[in-house]
Amino acid sequence: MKYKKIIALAAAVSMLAAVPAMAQSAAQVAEMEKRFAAADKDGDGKLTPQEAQAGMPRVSKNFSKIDAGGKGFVTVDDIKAAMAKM
Ligand SMILES: [Ca+2]
Repeated sequence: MKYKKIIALAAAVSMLAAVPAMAQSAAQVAEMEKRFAAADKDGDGKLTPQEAQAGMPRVSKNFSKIDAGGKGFVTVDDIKAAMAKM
């Protein structure tokens, strides 16, 4: 019986160990989307440099890198792509 318990525990631990990388990035994306929505004052789904500066300073700092196409604004997808590269 004791042996079975140890196996169950080991399985639980290995599952926990496998999850963090994915869970963390999902949490990071969720957090980023929340901050994006708060920073996007006019709610058009785009952050202008001004909106980024006020609400997402790290995006503002890397604006030209995140706005890879030089559109003059960044979207959630732009930031997701930038996060994936970090
Ligand atoms: Ca906006």
